[in-house]
Amino acid sequence: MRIGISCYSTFGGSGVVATEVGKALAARGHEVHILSTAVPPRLLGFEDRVTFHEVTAAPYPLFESSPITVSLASKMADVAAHHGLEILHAHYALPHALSALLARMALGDGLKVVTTLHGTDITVVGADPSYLPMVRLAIRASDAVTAVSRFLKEETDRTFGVDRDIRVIPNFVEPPPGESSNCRSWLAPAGAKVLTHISNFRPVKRVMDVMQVFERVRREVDARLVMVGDGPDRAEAEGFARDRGLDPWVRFTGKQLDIGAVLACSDLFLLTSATESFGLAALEAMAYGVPVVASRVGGVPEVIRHGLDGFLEPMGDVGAMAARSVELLSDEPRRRAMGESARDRALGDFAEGPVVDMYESLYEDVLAPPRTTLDLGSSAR
Ligand code: GMT
Repeated sequence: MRIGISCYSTFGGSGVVATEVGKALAARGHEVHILSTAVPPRLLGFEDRVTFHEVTAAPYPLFESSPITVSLASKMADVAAHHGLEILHAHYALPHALSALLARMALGDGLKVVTTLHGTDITVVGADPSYLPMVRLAIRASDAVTAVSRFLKEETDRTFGVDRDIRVIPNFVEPPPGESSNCRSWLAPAGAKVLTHISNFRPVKRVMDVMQVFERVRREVDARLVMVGDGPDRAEAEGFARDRGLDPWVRFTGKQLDIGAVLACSDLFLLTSATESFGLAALEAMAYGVPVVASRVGGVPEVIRHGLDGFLEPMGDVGAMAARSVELLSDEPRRRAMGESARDRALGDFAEGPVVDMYESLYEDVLAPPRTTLDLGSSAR
């Protein structure tokens, strides 16, 4: 198949999933074209059968901001026409799915549009009245729609009331590379416990809860906190660390290409989000054998089994999350056992192969000619 994939090039999970699906499909022999405003972080090396197309929106004095939805649609139409794309797979409804629908209008129905809903395109920004009707159109008019968790599928039905089939295809992880990381030496030289949080530091991640959990944990355990990523709430979190004298024990790394280097040396992962459709960062931690303490929101319970792979506590209950963290960090055999369980869960139930099979078979379904009465009659003979 010849497949176009459009995604954000930021460090967020939707871009990670889109790029990893693309690479996996190319490894299976498909021709993959990735369209984004910059090279996604997971596409830095050369990949056979993967071509990157940069989307640029030309400025013009009349524009208050460049209309990226239109320039993305133009690039999609151009790439689809010149490379004979059969599928355009839009990751995140806004604006990718709408651009893909515009490209399909430009080229005709031979081009099929698959949309994967990732999270806030449904739960936060997509539900805002300024976008909702267009997200509803994207869901209704795509040839196929997937959601990364049952929660997200149900939330889509509830918020958008679109009567259509939405297939749940979860996110996935690959086994970590075998090489060892030297992060312990720079993260926790004195053998302290390492807590890690990775996100885009947007309000939905509640990073101040991470800081408060850590402050409480530090009262009882010799611990360090590694904050990976960047975003609007980073400055407040850094200010908190300074004001509370936590500075020596907290490291803000900024965005990191190689999160495995940090996860390989982590003892516990914290995910305190207000809502989370899946929690890919937590799944990646689990693949490294790191148990997770998280808020019980959205699709998180579909990934983390409370009491087995970590603990789930009510959103905002920093006291309960800190108590669970201390409980685990003070009992190394138990922490290790939970880490093993988390690794088995991640690499067993969220392995790449079966998930990519699901996308591949979805594409085949979408490309299959519609069955007619005549077909049914002849197959019945
Ligand atoms: O929806 C977002 O906030 C962006 C998106 C991203 O690009 O990181 O995150 C969502 O998609 C991820 C990949 O499917 C999921 O693992 C995240 O749970 C989800 N984020 C939220 O629901 C907040």
